Amino acid sequence: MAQEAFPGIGPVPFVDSTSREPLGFRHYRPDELVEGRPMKDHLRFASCYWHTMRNGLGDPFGGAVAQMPWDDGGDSVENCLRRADAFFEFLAKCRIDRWCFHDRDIAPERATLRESNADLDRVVAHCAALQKASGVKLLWGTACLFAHGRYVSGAATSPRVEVFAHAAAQVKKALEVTHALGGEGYVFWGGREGYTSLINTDMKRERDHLARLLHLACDHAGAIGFKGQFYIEPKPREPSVHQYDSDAAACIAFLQEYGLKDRFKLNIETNHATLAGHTVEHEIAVCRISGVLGSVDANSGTDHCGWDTDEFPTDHRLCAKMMLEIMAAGGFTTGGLNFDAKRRRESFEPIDLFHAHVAGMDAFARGLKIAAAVRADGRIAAFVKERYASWDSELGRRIESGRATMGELESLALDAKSWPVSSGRQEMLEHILHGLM
Ligand code: XLS
Ligand code: NI
Ligand code: NI
Repeated sequence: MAQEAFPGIGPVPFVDSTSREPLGFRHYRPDELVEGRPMKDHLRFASCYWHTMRNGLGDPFGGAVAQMPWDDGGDSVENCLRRADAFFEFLAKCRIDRWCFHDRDIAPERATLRESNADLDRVVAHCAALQKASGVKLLWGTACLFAHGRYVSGAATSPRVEVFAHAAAQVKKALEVTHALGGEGYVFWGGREGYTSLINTDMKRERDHLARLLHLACDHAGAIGFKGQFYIEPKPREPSVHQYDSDAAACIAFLQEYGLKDRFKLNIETNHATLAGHTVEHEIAVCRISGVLGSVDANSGTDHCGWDTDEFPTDHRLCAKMMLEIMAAGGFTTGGLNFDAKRRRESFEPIDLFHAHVAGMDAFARGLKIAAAVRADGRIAAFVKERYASWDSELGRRIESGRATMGELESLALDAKSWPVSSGRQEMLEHILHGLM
């Protein structure tokens, strides 16, 4: 075996919930049954290659500070392979079964796509061997269609047709390598699929082109036999001022408008929801009722800050609210909880990768147990059911089924002088919920 990247660390131990051991799972027990299903199958944790392996923790005011002794900083394929070894060592020690990547995270961009593809194939072959040896699975793959200068004005939505062609070719290859690695899904996040100013933008054409790329991807998936789930990941802005996939409702309307809803679900990210002015529970609920909850990029943001800080989700109360919605949707099938999260810049030591993921995994394990307790308790669900009980009356059924006319409703309403409204009891319900946390 190659030299260890994380000597002296892990596998992370399972410790008592009251333990003072800083690096240990206090709540996560992969095989413990919750509602009859092992925790690991409810949660389906993944680590993402871009933050875990490629984020040096630079910011607009200063360069990389993360210590990555396994990485020589060069763009050789050998360095890529060493990095992959370090990543899979990290996954095993941190007890994470899944991963996600962009094509350009795992292998470098070369002068031509042909050369980039050749190097990508070498790294993918190595990753396939690492997956086989460890049992780790690929949750989803994606193409980086936002970093290179050619994508300055978008990829699928670029005003230049040559750029669209390049993006399509890059997605073709990314789909093929995702398929080769047994990926359960494929994500489109349109970071630059939007605009900075309407003054120079043909929005209709750009949206049509975005849909065209997604259709091309569906066609190619069919051609190569890739049956994984496609996802769109909403985000309202950053890096674009306005992104077309701005929130879950906008994505669902887009998929419907362009006849893509059968093949796509959504990948909801916590910090993107809050940037859109929603809670993440809201975004998951919107997906749930539309049958398109696919996967979750689990992170959190700083409420008062206004940009995508991609912090690790370490607050079990947030995780409990998310798990309540995910469980209401029937849980994950192809999706999972991908930590699309980075350590704070000050947390630059290799062991901080462990602290960060373990904190997130434990918060979700605790959140899962709380969500199960809230569901077993039943008081909140019973209250909501009762709140809408009048709709179960004959009148309610006539309206819901479309049989009632406006004239009929008018005859009921014209002379009414009082209405049986009742309290929403929000504070009482919050008291119950927080009491179970
Ligand atoms: C960026 C997005 C990105 C996607 C994958 O804000 O979250 O990381 O998850 O392209
Ligand atoms: Ni994301
Ligand atoms: Ni993000």
